[in-house]
Amino acid sequence: MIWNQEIECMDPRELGKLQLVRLQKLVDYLGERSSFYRGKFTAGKISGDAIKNLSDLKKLPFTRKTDLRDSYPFGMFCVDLKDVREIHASSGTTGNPTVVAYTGNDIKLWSEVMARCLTIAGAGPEDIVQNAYGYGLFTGGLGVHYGALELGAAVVPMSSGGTKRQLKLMHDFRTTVITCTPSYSLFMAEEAREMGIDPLKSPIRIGVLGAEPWTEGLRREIEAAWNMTALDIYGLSEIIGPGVAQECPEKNGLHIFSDVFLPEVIDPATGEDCPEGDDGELVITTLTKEAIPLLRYRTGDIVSITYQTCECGRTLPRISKVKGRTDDMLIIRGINVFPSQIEAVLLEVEGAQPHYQLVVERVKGLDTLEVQVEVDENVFSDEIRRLQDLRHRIKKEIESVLSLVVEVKLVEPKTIERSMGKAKRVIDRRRG
Ligand code: DLL
Repeated sequence: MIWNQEIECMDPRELGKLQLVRLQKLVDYLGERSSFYRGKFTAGKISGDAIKNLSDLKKLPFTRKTDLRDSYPFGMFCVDLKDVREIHASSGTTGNPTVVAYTGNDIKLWSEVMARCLTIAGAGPEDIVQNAYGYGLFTGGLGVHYGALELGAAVVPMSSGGTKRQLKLMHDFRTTVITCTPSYSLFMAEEAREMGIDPLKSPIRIGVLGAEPWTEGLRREIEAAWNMTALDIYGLSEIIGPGVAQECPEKNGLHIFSDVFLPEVIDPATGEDCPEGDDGELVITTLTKEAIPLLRYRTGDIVSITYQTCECGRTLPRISKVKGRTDDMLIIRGINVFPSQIEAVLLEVEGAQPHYQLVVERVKGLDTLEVQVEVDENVFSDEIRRLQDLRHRIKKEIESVLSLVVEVKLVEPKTIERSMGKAKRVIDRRRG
């Protein structure tokens, strides 16, 4: 099933025309209504007329998270407060939170793109969707909720946490679709086994998992644990929340809804376009939003993009899974390290579990990286020599991928803190 056949399978040239008209309207709209962008436009002498074709997008300024923070709380709004229906804010640990707001039409857009996502993943009106993304200011809960309503499915608004109750209802309601972070789905499988519930026997057939990076290795673990198809969903609050891009069962990239979220992939250092297929920073322009439309928003997420039609028939471009962030890339002794690279190695080594944490420290001026990883119960109770072999194997594998000397610490099962939302993979003790 395709939720919006006309858009999702549109001839790319037609899509280009639609994007251009929308972009021109957006620039006029911002010129009239946004004091933030008006200032930038005046400086650059920009108006809707200056946008003759899509490549003129490059004339428009980038928007960064700091712009949103600096205009806290309502400085970026383009509509009167009376037209705002919902306001969310990030939990930002430092400084002001990032505020995002929706008009009635923005909520309709959110419902539409989320209904597309759930349909792309294979869900339909006959499904029971257990939504274990956090409800509240985090956009995961409500965004998925609106989409499931639009789809016509039955949504169970569980929110994250309360794992035992989560599992009981899942079993009793015969839930068929689970939506949560990938790390939480794995944790739920563990808990289920402890409660004597066999996750393999659950009627869940689809997981719509996102909000944090995860590798193909983790997908294999999750799919094997639940006997379900685990698909990736991407989004960010500033753009809309969940519902920016969604992976289909081809598992070959995430369809990005470029009729409303115009993507670019750029070299984060120079701002120039990356060639198709090369990794770069994802930049998004929201073409039709009303409350806080954004021009060329620097997501900080590293992806590649392809414009080839997918086997599923959709013509929308596809982004790769998020490979890292421009800002969570660890630089250890000058070497760039993404947590996902280490996760990929760990999941290839038999005996290692997909529960890990990276601890970075500075010892006598030198950065050190310790990879703490849980091992199988049976390995842990094994001979010391076997444990040492395993430790050595993991160390060598990681070192060959990263070209960096690391320490590996094997820890007992269940010692690494589990997360109900986004997993915390890195503890960086070098700062502060
Ligand atoms: O995490 C929205 C969301 C909710 C997406 C539920 C998917 C499912 P924020 O809290 O604003 O919004 O965080 C956005 O999370 O810039 C990425 O760095 C990361 N992220 C989101 N989805 C993925 C994903 C929600 N599928 C930030 N893979 C983004 C990797 C992701 N990272």
